[in-house]
Amino acid sequence: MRWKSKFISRLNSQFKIGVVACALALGLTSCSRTAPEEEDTDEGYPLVGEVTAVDVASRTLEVAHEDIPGFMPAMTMKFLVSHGDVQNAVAGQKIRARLIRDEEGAFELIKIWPVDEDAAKDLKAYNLRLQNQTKALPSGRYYGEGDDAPDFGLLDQFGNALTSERLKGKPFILNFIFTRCPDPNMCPLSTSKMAQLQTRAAEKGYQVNFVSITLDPEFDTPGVLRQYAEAYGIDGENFFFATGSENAVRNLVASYGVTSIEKVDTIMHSLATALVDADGSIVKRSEKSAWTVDEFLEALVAKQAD
Ligand SMILES: [Cu+2]
Repeated sequence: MRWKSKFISRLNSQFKIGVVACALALGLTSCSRTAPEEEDTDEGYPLVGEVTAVDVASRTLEVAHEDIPGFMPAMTMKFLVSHGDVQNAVAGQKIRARLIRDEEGAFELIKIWPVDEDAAKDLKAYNLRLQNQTKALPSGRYYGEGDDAPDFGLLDQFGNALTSERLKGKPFILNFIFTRCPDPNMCPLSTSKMAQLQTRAAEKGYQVNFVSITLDPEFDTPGVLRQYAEAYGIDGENFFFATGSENAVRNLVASYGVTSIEKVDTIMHSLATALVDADGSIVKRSEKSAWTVDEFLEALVAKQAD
């Protein structure tokens, strides 16, 4: 119950009752009452608005928000946000978020996503291809060495589109993580090794990108991922942390043969680390948590000349 209970305890009692009742009704699965693209997680109030000012020092966004039915009429006001979110915010940008009250009663926005209909349409086209590619896989099969890597359309830790197309022209190393992973031998270790790999590859002057896909897109927004990357001292120039629609992530996870099962307090998951060449085919793949920086550096050097 570690992380979920922490968030539930931040809500007012009215919300607590709603969450409990919903959990009982659905047998502990999460509640989704709306379309998959805009799943309502019942945490705080849904807010849609436009950022009108950004103050990084006080971690504050001024937002002209729409009416929040049953809670607050449309108005322009200031909200506390995370360090990652305030850095990603730009005046004039449209966002959707969840509005909560923090311990002191201050208004805070969490789960902030950029709203851009044209960009979303573009990403959807990639994810439709991903869905068809995933569906076409025979049962028990996943993409491995020699296969073309599946398409995807996600957002990076800065809130920019990260598509399979954008990655073409350079090899990339891809893995799966989630920021709240409590097992030091799983995601934290994978991220540390990916960071080492990035440093070692840069020292050798290799042209390569790194992509870590979250297994927990509901919590891991671009801002959360940005903060996570910074905590590991990762250079965001060629290391992208990707998140997006639940459906796209689920398909991508399945197409790479990763198991990811959501539990009450964590996500049980397996690992996959893959090297995709500049043309988009998978040239190396490891399922083990014991993969080494050296083995991927070696595989990478073979892909530098061509
Ligand atoms: Cu993990």
